[in-house]
Amino acid sequence: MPRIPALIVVAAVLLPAVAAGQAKQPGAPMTKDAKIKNAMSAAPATLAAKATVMDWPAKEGDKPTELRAGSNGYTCFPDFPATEGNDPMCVDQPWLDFVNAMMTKAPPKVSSIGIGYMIAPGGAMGSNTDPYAEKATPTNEWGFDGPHLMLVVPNPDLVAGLPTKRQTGRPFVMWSSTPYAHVMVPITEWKAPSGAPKP
Ligand SMILES: [Cu+2]
Repeated sequence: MPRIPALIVVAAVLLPAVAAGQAKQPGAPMTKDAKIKNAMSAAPATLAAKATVMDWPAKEGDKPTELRAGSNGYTCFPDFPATEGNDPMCVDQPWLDFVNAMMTKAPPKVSSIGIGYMIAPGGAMGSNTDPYAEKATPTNEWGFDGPHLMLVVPNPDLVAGLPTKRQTGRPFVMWSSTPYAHVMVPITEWKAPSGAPKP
């Protein structure tokens, strides 16, 4: 997951332009077409082609809005505007339920295994301990998450044997001590942008 800052309203003001695989530049907001293209870059083309594409809500408490209807049970979101980096995602229904729970700070109800794709080029900065962190602290394991798959499981005990620290070369559990624990599966060597704080 990218971090989900509590103040999504800030995102509406700072909405940067981003194309698939490019660093965000300050300036005009992404067009609807650019958002759809960016969102689709999160998953393999065959999957993304038939996925529903939703946009992040403009402010906290609002619901995501549909940019394009889909038919295969997957939902893609464009880059989250408030995060530093490029972090679009495509998720199945269990993962979408999990995202919606996070956005409303509700306990997630995971009924079956959920699979999410965040395989777009790039990646984004965030905390490995706090889903709502907006910047680095001495203890929140702030760092870079590159292209990855994500899993949620109904019973968190099932992932108890995995590392809980961020790893670039093997799976780990993100936000392990929160209700939003999920497995991160890196699919490339992660290289943080130069100048980024090290994990
Ligand atoms: Cu993710």
